[in-house]
Amino acid sequence: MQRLLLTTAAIAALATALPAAAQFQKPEDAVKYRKAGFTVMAAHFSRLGAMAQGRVPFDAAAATMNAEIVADMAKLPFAGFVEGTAGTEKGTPKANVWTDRAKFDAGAKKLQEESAKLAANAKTLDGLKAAFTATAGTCKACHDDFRNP
Ligand code: ASC
Repeated sequence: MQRLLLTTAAIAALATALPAAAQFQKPEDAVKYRKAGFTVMAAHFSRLGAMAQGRVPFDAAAATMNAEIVADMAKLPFAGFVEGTAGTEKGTPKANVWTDRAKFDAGAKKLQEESAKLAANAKTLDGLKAAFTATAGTCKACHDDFRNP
């Protein structure tokens, strides 16, 4: 029994420590996963943009809900950037995602931090505007460096 418990604990520890790549059967699955995450994130982020830019009326509850989704989604897609999934077509990741991984990971972390602030500051229009701009800046920085135009 003691042995079984230790084994279960060891497996649990290993599962959480496994690299992100282990979550996916095939590289295509990882690509599909990360694109899905970014698609959902962009949908909710654009609703915030519409409010921040006055194209739809500000609604504190809706803004907060959308911002919380953005902040949650921001945690997901980066696990899908597995080796061997760089591209050359528009919108695909450049190879420097993997050769300059520390910078890429720092950019992901920045998005996660700024989107958490977005969720915390979406209750007022001024708060939303400032945090939206800061978050959009983190999107753009990574796109400029790591995404094929
Ligand atoms: C969006 C969206 C992005 C970012 C980026 C910010 O609404 O879909 O990818 O903002 O355009 O520069």
